[in-house]
Amino acid sequence: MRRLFDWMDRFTERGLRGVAHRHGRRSLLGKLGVALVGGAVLPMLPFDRSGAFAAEPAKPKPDPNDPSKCEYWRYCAFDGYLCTCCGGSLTQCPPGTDASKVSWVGTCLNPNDGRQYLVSYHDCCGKGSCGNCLCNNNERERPGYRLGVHNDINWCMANASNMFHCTTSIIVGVA
Ligand code: ABN
Repeated sequence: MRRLFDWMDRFTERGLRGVAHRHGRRSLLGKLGVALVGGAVLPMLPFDRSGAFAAEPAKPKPDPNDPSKCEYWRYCAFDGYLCTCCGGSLTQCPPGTDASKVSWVGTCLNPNDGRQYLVSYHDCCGKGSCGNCLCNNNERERPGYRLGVHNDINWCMANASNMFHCTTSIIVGVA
């Protein structure tokens, strides 16, 4: 038994001496130095903290001045197909259709001058649905019991033909 312990002592001592030989004080000091300098310098490196890499690419802002887009400022209470996409214009019905005799209104903020405008929306009647540029915005829009500010009905009701094609937006005045 005694011999076995002696042998274990020698074995362990030899192992530890080997480790001490390979990893001497100098090498330990060197490694410590690298860790210390690295730890001090790393936080000083420039980091991108904006989160721009993680975020989705920024979407272009909708243009409030493009009448062929639903984001156009006058369309704030619009419901229908944009006549600008249907052969008409912002204020003119396409050929072969007539402006509705009755209409609804909205009050929209013009971002160019910061003023609120009263806008009259006229459905264009006499042809089937245009089908282009469907647009439905409901700023200050109200249910049918406030008929004049209700956009979710066919306003061709009083025309000779009740067929709805598209909708125009006409400025009535400053609100
Ligand atoms: N005011 C546009 C519209 C027409 C038909 C049906 C719903 C809405």
